[in-house]
Amino acid sequence: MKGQSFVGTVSLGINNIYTVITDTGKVECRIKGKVLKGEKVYNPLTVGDRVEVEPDTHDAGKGLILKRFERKNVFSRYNRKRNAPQVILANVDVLACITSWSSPPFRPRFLDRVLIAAAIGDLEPVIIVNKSDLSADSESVARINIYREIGYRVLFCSALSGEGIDMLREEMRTQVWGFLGQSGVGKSSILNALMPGLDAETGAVSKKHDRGSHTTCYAAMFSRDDLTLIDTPGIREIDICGIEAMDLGYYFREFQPYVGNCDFSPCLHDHEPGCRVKEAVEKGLIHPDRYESYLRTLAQLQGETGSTQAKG
Ligand SMILES: Nc1nc2c(ncn2[C@@H]2O[C@H](COP(=O)(O)OP(=O)(O)OP(=O)(O)O)[C@@H](O)[C@H]2O)c(=O)[nH]1
Ligand SMILES: [Mg+2]
Ligand SMILES: [Zn+2]
Repeated sequence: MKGQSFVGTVSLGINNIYTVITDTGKVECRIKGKVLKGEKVYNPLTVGDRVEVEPDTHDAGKGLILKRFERKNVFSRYNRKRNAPQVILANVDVLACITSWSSPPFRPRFLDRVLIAAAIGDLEPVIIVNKSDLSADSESVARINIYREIGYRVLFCSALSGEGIDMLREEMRTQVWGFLGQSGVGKSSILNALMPGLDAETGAVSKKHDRGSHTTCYAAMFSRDDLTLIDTPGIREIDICGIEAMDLGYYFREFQPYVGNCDFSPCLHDHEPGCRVKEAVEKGLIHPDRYESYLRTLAQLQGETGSTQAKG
């Protein structure tokens, strides 16, 4: 006899074994038979997914996943090795795009890619600049200000000194947050600062290469009191997927007044004459570096170049 099925949230997935959190505790699950096999994706389930589970009648701690409920939002990137989209997390109220002032250096082009993927996946982004205890170069400060000017929320904190952590905790109450960013920016350190005693593993930033050591290996959901967040492994590169090249301009917030008004339609805002986006760049209404980010991502979508790594 089968037990009564129930609904839960995937909090961890390793080697096709998923931990599902339910009202009554954690259940270790596999996906039942061919369920979810039809989709051409790298991973059929991700942390944050809501699923229906059939309990194992012989073992209360085990079950089978019968279906995945529709996602309200999702963060994905294109996985070139597998030639398919890879879903990194789903169903969060806020996507924290975590960066650091330095060590590793602030990488606006990488952040631009995160923000594009967030917009495609219908996620509400907040930019978090960690390591506020370290000094920042004036270029990074100016670049961060641009994100504010174009309407992104930017929060500052230091997992090390504790500055800004109480404010972050206040912001996060009763919502589910996803933490995303390059390795070494301090995602797991912020998690530890928010949930003292959790002791999630953190790893030093390489002095030689000034980049993180890819310490966190799996995305995982953590809950305590009224905080719930998903910590994820550091991402080295983001290839955008799920949109056509000609729609990319719609994912740059400050392009919005111009994208629909070019002389050519559709316009790639690249080499076309009478392009309102290019005019706005020339007039200083769009920052040239954001436009450069646009052009590089456009080239990636057109298959001309690989992904922009966390460089530049
Ligand atoms: N100075 C300073 N160092 C910090 C701060 N937060 C984290 N670190 C250090 O930065 C390094 C990387 O921190 P992690 O928390 O492991 O970074 P992560 O983003 O989780 O990295 P991955 O798991 O590899 O993606 C560690 O040595 C931390 O001690 C901070 O606010 N200030
Ligand atoms: Mg980590
Ligand atoms: Zn145009």
